[in-house]
Amino acid sequence: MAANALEFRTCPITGKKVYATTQNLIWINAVTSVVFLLVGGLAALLVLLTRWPAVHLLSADLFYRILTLHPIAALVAWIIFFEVAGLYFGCSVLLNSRIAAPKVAWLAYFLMLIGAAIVAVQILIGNADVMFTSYIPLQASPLYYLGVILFAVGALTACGIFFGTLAIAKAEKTYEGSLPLVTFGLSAAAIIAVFTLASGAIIYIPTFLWSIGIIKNIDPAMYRLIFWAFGHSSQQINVTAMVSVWYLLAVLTVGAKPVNEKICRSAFVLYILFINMASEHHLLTDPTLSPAHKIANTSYFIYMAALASMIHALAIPMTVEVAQRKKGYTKGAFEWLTKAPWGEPGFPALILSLLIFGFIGGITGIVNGTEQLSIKSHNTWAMTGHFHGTVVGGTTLAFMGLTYYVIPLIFRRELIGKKLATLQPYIYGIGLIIFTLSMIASGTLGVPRRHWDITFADSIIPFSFDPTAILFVTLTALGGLLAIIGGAIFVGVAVLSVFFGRKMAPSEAKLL
Ligand code: HEM
Ligand SMILES: [Cu+2]
Repeated sequence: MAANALEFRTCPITGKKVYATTQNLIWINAVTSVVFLLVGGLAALLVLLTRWPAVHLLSADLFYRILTLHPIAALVAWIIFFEVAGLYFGCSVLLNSRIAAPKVAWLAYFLMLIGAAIVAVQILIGNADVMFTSYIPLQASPLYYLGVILFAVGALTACGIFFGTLAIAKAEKTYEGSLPLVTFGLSAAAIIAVFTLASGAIIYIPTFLWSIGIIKNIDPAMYRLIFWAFGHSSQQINVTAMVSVWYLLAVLTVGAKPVNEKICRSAFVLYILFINMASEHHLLTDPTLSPAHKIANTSYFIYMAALASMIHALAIPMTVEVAQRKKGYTKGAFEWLTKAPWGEPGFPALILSLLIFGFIGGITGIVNGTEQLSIKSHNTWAMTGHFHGTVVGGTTLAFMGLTYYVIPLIFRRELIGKKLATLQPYIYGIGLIIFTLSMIASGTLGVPRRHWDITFADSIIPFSFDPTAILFVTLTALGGLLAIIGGAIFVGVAVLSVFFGRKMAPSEAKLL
């Protein structure tokens, strides 16, 4: 992998300089992310089949173990390794710049890899049955916390490489004018990441010291506040990175250019200023904050972040419409949409990601994130349905769509299974729509989250849910299975293409 730091090729499609060191770093981070998605997906299958009363696959112990592994592999490792690849793409490829300190970037990669591997192994061998949130006083082995810390230090280092590369690009004048919108959006994501990872350090380092006995007591309420400054803010990195990827997909699929870049940029600034405040919605059912504080936080400030999302949600379809109309698709109100590249994987991935994120993830987030309604939906499957709309339907689907372009563009390999790749966003997206809506419906009918057996078979006091709730749980399982098939197709196409896809000639300019 050792490449000369100044060696580059010029992309025959975009004319951008792709440095060999950047390309290798993007490759390793992206491939690692997909491997973790595979692990997360297998865990999802086991958890789903256990929560479906008709199958009830795992024992209680194994269920909670695998339910701890699932978000670590999917939400943390898949998404963050992919984001690191995305950051390197945004600062180096998009700006025609060499990457800052490539050796340190490799160190960051290994810190993240070793950290994630330690955490996964600790969970699997039963040393960390603490769930993703690891609330005090549940205690995992010291190695578990150490793994999280190593991973976070690695991710923070990767953000440093990103900012360093921005500085190099500016000093060496590798681009003209202001930062491209996608890089600007990724910078917002990286700034939020610094806050997030600092919060992670503030909470995980004392927890690690507590696990080895140096600190005697950690206040559970304090833990929850700071944990969520980390846990919720990482979702804000995901939102910001996803929106940047939406803009990129609009460029790659229809050649769209934002109609009003200033508005889009100010929306990213709104994210930086207001989005972290939403972390407090995790404390709405806790007695620690006053009702006035909760209401002000959740009904005024977080709407500033929602405003930003709504600006992007209008700006992106608008850029697509304008680009399509320029191509001559001007008949009626919707020819621009009907004649869009629906047969190319990136476009349905963009549109489904936008719709699922906005209508399912976003709306339920705003509604359930109010002081008044949180008490009802708290700890039910309505929550789990909400965030599978945001991170799974939104972020993951957008990242999947982008991968189909990164493989030919950056890794110079032709996709294997293009037809399947085109069907994949539809299968995954439709599966997720059924899955998330049914999950939200069952949660609204009272089905709890993180529950091993909702038939309560071994309970002393008998209880059974309304049959409608069980019907929605069954639909959740069926939709989830369809989404898992979609996820498996993605992993299959991506892995096969990266390793066995036909190598493209240096001048070959065909994208898909
Ligand atoms: C597409 C296939 C997927 C299916 C079928 C699926 C299914 C599930 C199920 C059944 C649960 C357990 C809910 C409970 O018992 O309360 C769960 C939890 C969760 N999933 Fe997924 N999932 C999928 C993909 C993902 C992905 C890609 C991510 C992250 C990007 C993710 C993030 C999470 C998180 C954060 C939790 C919460 C775990 C907890 O309660 O601590 N899921 N998922
Ligand atoms: Cu949150």
